[in-house]
Amino acid sequence: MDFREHGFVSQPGVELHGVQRRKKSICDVQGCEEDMGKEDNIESFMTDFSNVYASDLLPSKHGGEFTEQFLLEVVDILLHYIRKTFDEKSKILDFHYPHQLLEGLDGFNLELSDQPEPLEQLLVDCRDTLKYGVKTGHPRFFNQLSSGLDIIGVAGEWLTATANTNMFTYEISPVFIVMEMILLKKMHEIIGWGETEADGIFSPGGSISNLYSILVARYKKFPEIKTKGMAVLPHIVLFVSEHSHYSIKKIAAVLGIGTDNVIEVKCDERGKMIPLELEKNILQAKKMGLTPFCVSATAGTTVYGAFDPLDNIADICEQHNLWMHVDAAWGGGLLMSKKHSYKLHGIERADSVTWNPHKLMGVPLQCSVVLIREMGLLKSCNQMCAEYLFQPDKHYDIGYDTGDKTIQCGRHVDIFKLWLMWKAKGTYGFEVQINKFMELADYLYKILKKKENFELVFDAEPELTNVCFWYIPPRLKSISNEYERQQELQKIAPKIKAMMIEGGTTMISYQPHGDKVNFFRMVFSNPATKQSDVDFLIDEIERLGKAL
Ligand code: ABU
Repeated sequence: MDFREHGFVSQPGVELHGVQRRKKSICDVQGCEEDMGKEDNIESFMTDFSNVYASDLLPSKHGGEFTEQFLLEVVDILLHYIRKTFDEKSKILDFHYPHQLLEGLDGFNLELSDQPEPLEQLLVDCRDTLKYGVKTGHPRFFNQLSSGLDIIGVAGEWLTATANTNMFTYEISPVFIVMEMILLKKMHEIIGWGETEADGIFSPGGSISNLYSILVARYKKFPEIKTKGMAVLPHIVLFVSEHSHYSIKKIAAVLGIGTDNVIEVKCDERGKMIPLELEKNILQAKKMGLTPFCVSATAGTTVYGAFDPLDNIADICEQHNLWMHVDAAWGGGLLMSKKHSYKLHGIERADSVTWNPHKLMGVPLQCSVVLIREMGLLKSCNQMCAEYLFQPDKHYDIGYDTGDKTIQCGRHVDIFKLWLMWKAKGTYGFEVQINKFMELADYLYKILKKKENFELVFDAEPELTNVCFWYIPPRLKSISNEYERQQELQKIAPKIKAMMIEGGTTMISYQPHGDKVNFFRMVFSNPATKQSDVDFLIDEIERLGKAL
């Protein structure tokens, strides 16, 4: 933010509205990064905050001007960071080891003091917090399923922070509660749940959304669980694929079901649950006297990006009267694309769905939803009727006090940024964005198929944006013993990744999976990424790995 555009400029050392100004290089606030462009070295007029404290800001009596100037400087820091984020030549990160951060870096001290520090120091701290962090919106950041930096989404998050309210009742969040209802309805329609009333809740991440679904699935079959606990239940089990997200096991532990009672169903080579194996596992469990209650299918596995055959799984659930959950945290975004939504065919038969708009839809973290087909279940499962919040004699329809559907009390407003982005893009805009990610995945897959020294983990066109591959340094080709070769290959991805992070050039994740040694998992969810960034990644892996 250039104050001159906003009429805030005064001469150095001159007082304006009681605020002391001084001329100062923008480097004072932005920090002179190695990669800083010329435009960043311009001088700017800034308020001198060296003797100004938080207590001088609003609501202090004359705090208006200081508040304005302080927030403008914070915005200036954020804008600088946003510009750098989209500059592919800037580093993704300036990596430091934990002990370095703990010891303090160049005036960036994380320790907290008893006495207040001046706002000048706080601005430096804001800048340094970003400087030593990771630019997850950088076009070459491929490390996580959630990436990118959507400007409208950021604006939505700023507004949300400023509103600083809580989702438990209509009386304190009227607009956000209605927005949530509208979005739940929209997402129900997109799933194909037709005219049913829209139930669900935005929650703090995919794992918690999955937790809601298992909680409600168990409650539906055994409503007595709410008051009597696990002791009155038979020995219950649920089914997931061996490629499913680890949160299901964690949930089983949290809900007192036990991780041993999560039965992992075999997958095919591509990472999809095999329906015949599911059926076999259910029958086997019943024969052993266990009580199956739920199948959690996955639409877009975390590593392979695989879609379980939802229609077949729905048939089996129907036949055995099991709750069908679909964890579409990652792949749910494809529902927005007319071209790719067929991959989730059968999701309309699910009883519950997890969908994370903070992944493929690019909504700033966090934004996750669990959608429940049957209206009212969430509420009866979780309702505790706290009298100080959910008074029955309010002057409006208390159906809008949705807070008792949750397992939380306070709940962050995650809805506004999604609503605002939907307004800005329209449904069509999300579709275009997601189709582009799929094109990039296809581009990478086709290159890797032809490229020497790269090997695909499974040779099939990407169904989602995941592309899994090994880089094989030339030295490994001469190792004839397969076991020895695999042992060596296991070390390659971590070594390349370490060099990437230290150089700050790009970031991609790796993992072993089943019997496969460490391989790279490329994913596309960042609207800033272009084909040239994909080319860069491949060249960078070769550059760093060829001598290993
Ligand atoms: N909950 C899955 C996120 C994993 C990832 O970003 O790689």
